[in-house]
Amino acid sequence: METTLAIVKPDAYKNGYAGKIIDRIIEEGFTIEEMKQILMTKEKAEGFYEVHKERPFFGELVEFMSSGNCVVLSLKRENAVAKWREVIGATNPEEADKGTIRALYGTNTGNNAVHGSDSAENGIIESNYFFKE
Ligand code: FUP
Repeated sequence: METTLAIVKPDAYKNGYAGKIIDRIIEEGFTIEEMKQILMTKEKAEGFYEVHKERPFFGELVEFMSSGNCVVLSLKRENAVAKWREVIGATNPEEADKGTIRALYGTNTGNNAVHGSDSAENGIIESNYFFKE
């Protein structure tokens, strides 16, 4: 079993899609190991996206992620990382396959509804970042 971190981002939360996204998580065969609603401080968001800190979009990304409530979930499943990335779709919702969460609920690359870990190792690191404080 692999672990991935999912986040319902502030755009999806504000637009009322948290419930639909959590339903989809369960339908796709994930086990929710941990789940909580949080409002990230800027420092928390900066730490989470530290790998992107030199990128031009970093400031905007941190502002967005700390702008409203999120739901963070630590998920388990066989091939959880790849499966969750398949279910959420491409980073840019306009390029995401039909039926994926970002295609359904995302607006643009910055406001793309959900997060998913990019490797099994990061799935554990990111889950610990929110659930082993
Ligand atoms: P993803 O793994 O699909 O979440 O995408 P990345 O790790 O590449 O990017 C993390 C977040 O940075 C994205 F969800 C949104 C934001 N981002 C931008 O705002 N602009 C970009 O050009 C790339 C990413």
